Amino acid sequence: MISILLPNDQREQLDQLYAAMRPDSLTPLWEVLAALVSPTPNSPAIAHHWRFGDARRHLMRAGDLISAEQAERRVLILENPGLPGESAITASLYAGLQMILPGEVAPAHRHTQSALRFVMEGEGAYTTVDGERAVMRPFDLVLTPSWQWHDHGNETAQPMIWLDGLDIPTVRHFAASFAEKTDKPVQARLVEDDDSLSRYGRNLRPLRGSVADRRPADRPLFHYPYADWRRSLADMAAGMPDPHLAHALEFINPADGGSVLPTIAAQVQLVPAGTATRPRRGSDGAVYVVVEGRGTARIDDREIILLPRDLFVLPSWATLSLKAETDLVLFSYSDRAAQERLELYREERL
Ligand code: GTQ
Repeated sequence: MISILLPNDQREQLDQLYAAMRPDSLTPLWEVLAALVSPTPNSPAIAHHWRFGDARRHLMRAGDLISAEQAERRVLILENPGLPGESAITASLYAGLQMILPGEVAPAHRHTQSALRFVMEGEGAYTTVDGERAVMRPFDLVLTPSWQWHDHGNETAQPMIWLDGLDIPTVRHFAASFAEKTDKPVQARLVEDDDSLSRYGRNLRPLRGSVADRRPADRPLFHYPYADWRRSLADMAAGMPDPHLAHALEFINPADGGSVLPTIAAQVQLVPAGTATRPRRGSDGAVYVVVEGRGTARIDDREIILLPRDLFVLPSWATLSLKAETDLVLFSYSDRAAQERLELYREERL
């Protein structure tokens, strides 16, 4: 308990009062007010950095010891050192590295937690979302919106590894977790692979009510291929960079132009070789992946050397500036979407 400074006798009598009220489940606000209603965010998460190669080594060993089917999901959680035992990378977000070996299946389930996958290694494994397969390539973004059935499988000859980003701590905070399994581990393929990319991914949609309009109206798209976003980012990089963001693009939900998931926003960024971004901070906590290039991330007083496929976490209200040795391309996701919906989000450009 944080103690306000008071004369000794007053302190003693107050402490006696606190002890007397404890059995009645009452506790004084004035002892904790400053910490509860802090002038700026006070994140328990700390900036941290994972080398992909280290995580991959442990993941491969896990692959020797447990199958994807046994584990249901064979995932190593990226746990923030400031949140031990919480299965969280920030106060509101979860991150994990999932591996599916050749021939394996991660059985179908659905849950209220929203998920995204960002492919780190391998090519050609799939996630099936409500009967439609998204065939995944390196650095593709694939979504599993809340309550949609999903299973993962790998019919290729190589391991497939991706980053899972979920809102598990947010859903836990609201005590709103629901989940279901079926006896069929692999969903039936109801349509052509990546069918919704051609139906909803090109500024078109099937006419409402027609048989082809089978995705939910508010969340039609769930696959954002690397080839598409990288091309947009390259085109954008021909222009003037923003001083604080360099070249940055947000993945959007075509139904409303908003974030890809109700709780999670996702973006990509390119910092041109030899340039740096000015410091900036936001009230969102964010998880970053280095897609290509080398450079450094300065987070408050810390400096992190960035190499391809490294991962790092930026806590709420920590100041970030990026310096690129070679063209530096980053993917990131954050809880900005949830904060904007709750009218909490703020940012500051320094
Ligand atoms: O693939 O459905 O990393 O349900 C954690 C929970 C992945 C998944 C995770 C999950 C999943």
